[in-house]
Amino acid sequence: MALRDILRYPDPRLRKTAQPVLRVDDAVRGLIRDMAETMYGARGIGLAATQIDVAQRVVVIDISPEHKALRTFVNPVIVRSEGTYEVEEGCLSVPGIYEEVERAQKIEVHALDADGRPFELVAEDLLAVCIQHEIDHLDGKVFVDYLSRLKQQRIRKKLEKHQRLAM
Ligand code: GNR
Ligand code: NI
Repeated sequence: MALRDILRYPDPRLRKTAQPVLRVDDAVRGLIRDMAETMYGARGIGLAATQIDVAQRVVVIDISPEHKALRTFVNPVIVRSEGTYEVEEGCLSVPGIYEEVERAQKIEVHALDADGRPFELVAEDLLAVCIQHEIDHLDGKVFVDYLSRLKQQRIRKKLEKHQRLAM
């Protein structure tokens, strides 16, 4: 297992569209293990492969406080959405920034698990938000894209400054 580096906004590699996984093999399972380790190590509740510079449609999520409910979504697709729900979102690729974003409150998602078996899940509230946030990453989107231009500009400046200071 290995910890991977997480890309930081506004890294242009976060804008890539991830490609569907053709076969869930041991290489994909290795990726899933690394992603889980990286997510837990960074204290996140989700991670998309895009964030570690792998352009494949793989997501891991664990919203449980005890790190005991890891969910894997390979090639996830939202087939139904309803309602609206707003929660203050954060992102491991946008450290230190928390902003409210409007999402669907309830979604139905179809995906493959780590064994390549298809499953369907109806998710609500935080889990639903997290799935939407991660699928956005696979499509090259980051939650700050939903904020005003002014806020986006401030966030970019702040993170670029931090990046310079860290070098
Ligand atoms: O750790 C995370 N917390 C979070 C909180 C509210 C809404 C979405 C998230 S996902 C985020 C981890 C992350 O960056 N996933 O891409
Ligand atoms: Ni994120």
